[in-house]
Amino acid sequence: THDSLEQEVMDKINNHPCYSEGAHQHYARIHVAVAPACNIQCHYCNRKFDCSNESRPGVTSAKLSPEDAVKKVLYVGGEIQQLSVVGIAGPGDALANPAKTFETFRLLQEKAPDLKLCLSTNGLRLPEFIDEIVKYNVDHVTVTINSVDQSGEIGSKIYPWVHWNHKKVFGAQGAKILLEQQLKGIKMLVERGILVKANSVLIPGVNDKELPNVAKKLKELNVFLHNIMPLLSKEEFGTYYGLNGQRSASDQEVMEAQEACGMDMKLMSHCRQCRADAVGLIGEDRGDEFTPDLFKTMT
Ligand code: CLF
Ligand code: SF4
Repeated sequence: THDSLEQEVMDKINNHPCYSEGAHQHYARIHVAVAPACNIQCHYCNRKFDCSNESRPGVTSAKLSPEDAVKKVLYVGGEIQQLSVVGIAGPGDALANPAKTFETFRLLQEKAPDLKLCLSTNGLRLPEFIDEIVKYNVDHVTVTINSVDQSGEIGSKIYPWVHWNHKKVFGAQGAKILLEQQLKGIKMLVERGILVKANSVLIPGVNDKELPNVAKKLKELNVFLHNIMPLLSKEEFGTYYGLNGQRSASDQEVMEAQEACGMDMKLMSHCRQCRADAVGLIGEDRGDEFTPDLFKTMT
């Protein structure tokens, strides 16, 4: 029934700091940086830093093996009582590193079954891994979707290439493949009862006019939440600077985009663009406290 469905959604979000604004001051998340590789290229990413689709540009997180990641989660869980969610959000793309990502989730399900599992992806390989996502009870997935333009024209300004079927596909053709997989993947996730959040990076002059179309599409697909993140551009971050001198999105531009998208979608407004190894409450970063020597020797 409608009520029990609503209850199910409430149960999923009530202690997830990103999905529920009310939860974000009371519940903490940890990101484990087990996923270094990526399978697409965003113009605003230079690979030396964490994935800018779910993290703060210009930050480099130390990679962890699945085993060490689980040790870290168990250690942090002992120190931070409010820990409720473990997310894999890079430093590359969670699903471009399927063996590491799913081994981490498998171990976590076994050793820390009370923690919610969360993953963030560009969506290229979502349909392929839907069964795995369901199998490990990952009930929160974020897909970064910056355009729904079917022609691939806008996408080609954001993604120079995607890696598909063992080769690089460039320009509009690559962007079309990415969009197709994202939409297919989101549909599959929603059908399986997984709560989907979408991130969109606001790139002034490139997809600002497109974002309301993205929001409409997300609504149609029953995506739960839309998070509009400003592009933070700096030459030293490699964030789209080289191509056309792309600048950061201003607060004003973010507000305008939020207004335009908010007609269709419930928006997230408390995102703080976390690092791929973030620990603690959103906005607080205790990552540096938990150095490997604290947890690596755990058995
Ligand atoms: Fe992490 Fe993302 Fe899961 Fe949250 S973050 S994988 S949904 S547990 Fe949250 Fe951080 Fe914003 Fe992401 S504040 S960057 S939205
Ligand atoms: Fe970089 Fe993330 Fe884009 Fe991959 S998906 S190129 S890691 S910003």
